[in-house]
Amino acid sequence: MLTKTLSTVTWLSVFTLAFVSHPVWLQKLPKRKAPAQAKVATCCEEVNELKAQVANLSGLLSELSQKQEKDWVSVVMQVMELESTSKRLESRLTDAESKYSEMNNQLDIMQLQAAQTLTQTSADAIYDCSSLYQKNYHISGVYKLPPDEFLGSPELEVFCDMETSGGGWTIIQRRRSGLVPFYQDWKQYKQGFGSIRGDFWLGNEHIHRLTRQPTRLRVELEDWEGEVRYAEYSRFAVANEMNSYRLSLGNYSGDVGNNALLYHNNTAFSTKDKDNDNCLDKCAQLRKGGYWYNCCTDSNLNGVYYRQGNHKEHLDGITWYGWHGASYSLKRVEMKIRPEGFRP
Ligand SMILES: *[C@@H]1O[C@H](CO)[C@@H](O)[C@H](O)[C@H]1NC(C)=O
Ligand SMILES: *[C@@H]1O[C@H](CO)[C@@H](O)[C@H](O)[C@H]1NC(C)=O
Ligand SMILES: *[C@@H]1O[C@H](CO)[C@@H](O)[C@H](O)[C@H]1NC(C)=O
Ligand SMILES: [Ca+2]
Repeated sequence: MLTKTLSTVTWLSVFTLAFVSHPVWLQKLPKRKAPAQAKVATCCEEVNELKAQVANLSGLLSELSQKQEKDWVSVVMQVMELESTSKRLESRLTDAESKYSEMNNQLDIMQLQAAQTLTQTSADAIYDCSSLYQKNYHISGVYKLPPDEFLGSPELEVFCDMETSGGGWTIIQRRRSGLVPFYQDWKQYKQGFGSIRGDFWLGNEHIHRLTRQPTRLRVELEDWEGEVRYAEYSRFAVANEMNSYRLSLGNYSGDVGNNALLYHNNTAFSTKDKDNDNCLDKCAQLRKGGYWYNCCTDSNLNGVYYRQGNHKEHLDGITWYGWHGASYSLKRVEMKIRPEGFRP
């Protein structure tokens, strides 16, 4: 009983702290134009109110931990009550976040209409975020790439990182909220899934197309202590579907200290319904993702999203061996690409 309650208190404080100190969607807002701001304000009032309530919870918690020794039984009752309150808050937050992301999508469409008016008067085409960057779009966010009749490629919504290490990055994968399951089949991985503002896989077909010119890959990783590392690879390419979206990688650089993608170099892509790995096992089923499984992993960036408190005991999590090992599931991952020759 005592241990359980203590761990509940710990869990609650961690949740509260994480929320109070990292309201990502509050801080990361790009600046928008006037008509948009009214909507954003509505959203943020709601989020701010939730934030105040969580801060309040955190105050209650510290009071409680002082009272602990005096009145144990009543503390246990109160902690249980707090726990259910905090669960309710968490689900309201998820709601608020998705409402907010909808609003943002509408804003993005306005932004894009402006962008595309410009595009029409311009001679050279837009292939990816690096071409947008060259056209002076330096704000990170969602953009729409126009269809390319010559290449037969459809219109594509992408998220551009215009800040990191010179910008111009097209994000091909993101794990951050854990709201999108990544244990998907071949077709889903082929066409892409998830939400462009949240967790998503851009799609092997799109990634293949974007890596036909010499391309650089950047992988950013964050652990549950908030430490951030990266790995970069020159000559990142994903083959076509006939070649099972085989991965190729050039030289590694970065500060994560371990080249955990190299083991996956020159291997085909596997999903739960298509076993292309180099193993008797079915790696995609063991590691619960779609990836360039070898036998099986030195990294598993499309694995299962495990939350804080539950992130250290599974082999199918979002792992990067050599940083935190085979059973530590990371808090945030982004994979992004830009042409090798890009100069900001
Ligand atoms: C904080 O908690 C107190 C006591 O439970 C309550 O009276 C107050 O309304 C709460 N404030 C907020 C912002 O929820
Ligand atoms: C990788 O590094 C080696 C040695 O520095 C260099 O010769 C080679 O051209 C590099 N390969 C790529 C693909 O950049
Ligand atoms: C990855 O595999 C390809 C194909 O076998 C090879 O040419 C390349 O040198 C490998 N990359 C590294 C970094 O070893
Ligand atoms: Ca196999």
